[in-house]
Amino acid sequence: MRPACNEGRATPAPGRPALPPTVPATRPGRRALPALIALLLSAPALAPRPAAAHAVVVGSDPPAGAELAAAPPQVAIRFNSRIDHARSRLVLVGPEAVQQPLALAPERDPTLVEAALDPAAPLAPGAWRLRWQVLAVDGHITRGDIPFTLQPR
Ligand SMILES: [Cu+2]
Repeated sequence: MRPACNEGRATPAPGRPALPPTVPATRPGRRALPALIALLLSAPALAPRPAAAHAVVVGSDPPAGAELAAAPPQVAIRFNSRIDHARSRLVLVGPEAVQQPLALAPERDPTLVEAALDPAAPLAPGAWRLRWQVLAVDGHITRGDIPFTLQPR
């Protein structure tokens, strides 16, 4: 299942008509059915989008749910499509819900978002989340959390 695609759209797609503001709540009668089918066939905006549209996580380091004995030197997330690195971000959310923005590493792969962790600021044991937000090539922003746990030393 793909995540909602209409969230955080940066710019409207050119040439696509807006969807009707309302959908009739009542069931269409027999007479209305051909007209409804004709409407659906004539509305390309309702057609499914290509699978390689907005960004979906296909892998991460650390993996979701990982239990680590020590903080990783860096974090990375692989997506299914190319990412606009300049308009994407990573944040570490700590056990006390403190948010620590990460500086993204220079792009070396258009589908990979990476950041080094500061070895001088070790992470406390507990539950952490790698919070990501990325802009994909289709203009859609997606976001999510990758949870991981640092075991007590
Ligand atoms: Cu999309």
